[in-house]
Amino acid sequence: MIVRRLDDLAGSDREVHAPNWTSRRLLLHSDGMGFSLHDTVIKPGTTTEIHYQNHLEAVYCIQGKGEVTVLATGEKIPIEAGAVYALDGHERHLLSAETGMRMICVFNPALVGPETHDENGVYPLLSSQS
Ligand code: 9YT
Repeated sequence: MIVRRLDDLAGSDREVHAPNWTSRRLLLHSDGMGFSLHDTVIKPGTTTEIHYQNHLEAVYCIQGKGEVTVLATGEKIPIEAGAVYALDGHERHLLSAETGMRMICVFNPALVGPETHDENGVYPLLSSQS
């Protein structure tokens, strides 16, 4: 059984920083679960363009509020604590944080560890060997 605590991740390579967010990667590919599990905090007042072309992601908001804009349609979806959204269609979207937000994120396939968004908001598909 794997047991890991958020506090243990601080300052480790499982804590990944980007300009608009910090992702604490509790479970990764190397843990062998078939998905990765992250506790992600989003900075207030930020908007991030995201397009997970290579992954499915489910996002469960547990703190704060903001909005997801689906770029293909312009649909705006308010997100607050208790809301989950799942990008089952690899939707390109904007995530806007009105307040600081805390999100529990699950990725399939699992992230390997160091992934951050490229200039198009995409995570590369890394293999654990690379
Ligand atoms: C909600 C979202 O997708 N934020 C970007 C970071 C990502 N969830 C991650 O790597 O934890």
